[in-house]
Amino acid sequence: MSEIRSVSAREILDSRGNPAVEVEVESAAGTCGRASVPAGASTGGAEAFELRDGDRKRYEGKGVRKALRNIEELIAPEIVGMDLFDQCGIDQEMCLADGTPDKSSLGANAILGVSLACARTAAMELGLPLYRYLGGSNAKYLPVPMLNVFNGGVHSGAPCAFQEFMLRCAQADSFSDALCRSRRVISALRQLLEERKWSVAVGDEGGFAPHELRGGCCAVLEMLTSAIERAGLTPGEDMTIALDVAANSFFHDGIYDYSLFEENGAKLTAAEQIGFLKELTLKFPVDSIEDGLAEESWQDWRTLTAELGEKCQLVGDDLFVTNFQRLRKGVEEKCANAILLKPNQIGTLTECCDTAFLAHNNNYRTIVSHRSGETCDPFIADLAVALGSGQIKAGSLARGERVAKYNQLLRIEEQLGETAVYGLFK
Ligand code: 2PG
Ligand code: MG
Repeated sequence: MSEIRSVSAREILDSRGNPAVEVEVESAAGTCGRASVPAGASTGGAEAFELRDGDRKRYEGKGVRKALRNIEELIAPEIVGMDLFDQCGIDQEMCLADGTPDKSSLGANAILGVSLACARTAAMELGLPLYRYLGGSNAKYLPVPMLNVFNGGVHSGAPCAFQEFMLRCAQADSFSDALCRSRRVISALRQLLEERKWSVAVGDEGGFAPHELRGGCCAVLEMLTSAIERAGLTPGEDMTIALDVAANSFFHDGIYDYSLFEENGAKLTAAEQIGFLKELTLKFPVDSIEDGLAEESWQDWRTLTAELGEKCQLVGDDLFVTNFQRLRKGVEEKCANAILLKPNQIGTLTECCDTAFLAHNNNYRTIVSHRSGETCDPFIADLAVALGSGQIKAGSLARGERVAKYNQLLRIEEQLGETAVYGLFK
């Protein structure tokens, strides 16, 4: 046993310049670990509650001083003196102290910051790498990186309704090889944009976001396929494409309204949207689609999964929000076949891991994920290895807060040496 001696918190800034919670937890032996909490832009309606100050004079109301106060005045007294290695107990104590189903009393950002910092301090105290502390002696699976090379939707100004276009190199020999090959495609994509004299500025997650784009998501998919070929790779074999449609951001009154983002964009019914997604998997090397439908359209998800689930990974993000109950409903109703895992959607490490176990036990694949507003904390890289999730999405190979996660995985790969396993889902 090792006691928690103190818990402190500060306000730092995330990659959009918005305030974020950073927590330090110190053990009785003097070990001090730190963790910070990211934030989404296209958040699911059922996500745990993110506490912001609402004081318009500071950071447009996005300050997190209330969350800091909750950590130091309400959470710390509950957990100081507890065993640092009792992660489940600590998380449970915080959930009890909060007392609401969505953590709206203390704030999920306050609770998660403490939860993650406890884990990190515990790992340091034992002298173990974080992935080994969390994942145990068999933690050796390096995830397939899903690199978001083109940003649309609410993550950039590019006229494209789909939020993310990701490269997926599951057939590489190793994690580092996957990064290297993906980087070749990113260079080729940049060349293609430069030849057209389009902007090569990047969006929130480091992917290109040219405002000159016309033709919406099909035009992006054509360009990406060409970039894969130009990089000397075979689309669909060496490299596939994963989409995050983030359908919620253009779903209104039962209609998927592409015109909200794209000039002359279509207005599709749910049945037409399902047909469109199917068509994309036939025309392009797309093998993974996240949030292809709106977050409360369970019946349509069921249809989509029945029609496309055999050949395509269908990922629930806003649909499941890392929530055990929502995933269980999805399993029962046969909606999707994979889940995104974002610790801040649910608010404690324990609950995030519980949801991952539920997924794996029901043959749902998992993808550990960043948020569009990130810090340089690479916690999710270790978490992906610890959970053996097999996949991670952390943006493109641009912007320090994105590359930080991939760099941590390179370090883990090096540490594991010959025992590292890549491509769980080859
Ligand atoms: C998503 C995420 C991360 P956000 O929709 O998957 O890419 O975006 O953090 O804005 O919710
Ligand atoms: Mg998403």
